[in-house]
Amino acid sequence: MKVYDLIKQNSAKGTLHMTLLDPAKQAPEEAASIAKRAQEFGTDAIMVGGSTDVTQENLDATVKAIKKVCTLPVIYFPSGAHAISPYSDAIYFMSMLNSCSVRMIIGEQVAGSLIVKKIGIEPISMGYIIVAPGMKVGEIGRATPIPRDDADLACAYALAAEYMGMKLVYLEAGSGAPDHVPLEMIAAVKRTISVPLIIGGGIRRADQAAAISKAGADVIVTGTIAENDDLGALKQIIAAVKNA
Ligand code: 1GP
Repeated sequence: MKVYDLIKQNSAKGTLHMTLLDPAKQAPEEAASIAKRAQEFGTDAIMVGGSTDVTQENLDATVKAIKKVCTLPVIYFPSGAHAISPYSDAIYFMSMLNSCSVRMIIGEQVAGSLIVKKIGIEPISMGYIIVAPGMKVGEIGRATPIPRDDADLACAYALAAEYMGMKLVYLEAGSGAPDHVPLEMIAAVKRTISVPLIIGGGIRRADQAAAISKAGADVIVTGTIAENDDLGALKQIIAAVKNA
């Protein structure tokens, strides 16, 4: 089954959890061991990506090591077309919609589209929307982050993404953000769109994950928590997502 169909079908039954691993932050074997534990805890897919220092070499090595020990889909979460792994199952074919850089909105996608076709991985179109504070990804992507109190603007971006044919919408507070995307914003966007809604950035505790799930997230992404060797917290977050 296609990865997108899995996301669509399974998220209709309950919120999914995805574990994000940055290939630049640990050795491939270490990433694989975290992915294996995350699978045991019940995570639904592994995302691989990072804003800086992702190379074709560290990306391929990380994806291959994960695929050896983990049966979950591996989705590449790219920062650009400079590295795309043929070993991943799918790629978020994404546009940072509130960037002021044409390169982030469509340039990298033009550079990558024929590569994705040639290597035969599944492209999943996604509208990527940066919410304040946005952290490093917002800075590198030259985003104008959605103000935290402007749920209407987030809804307008998300609906524009859906109307342009994007199959997923991702609200991103930024990796390591002190606060995750506000619950009222998540609920408002969920009421506005009909494609699955992904929420990530700054989620560190089980109670936050449960509240985000209740607010309407279809997929919750955590990254930093697993990279900080805090697998106990990862386990609790996944359990909270599954029981919400
Ligand atoms: C970043 O949304 C993800 O792209 C995950 O963020 O590292 O804060 O969990 P954290």
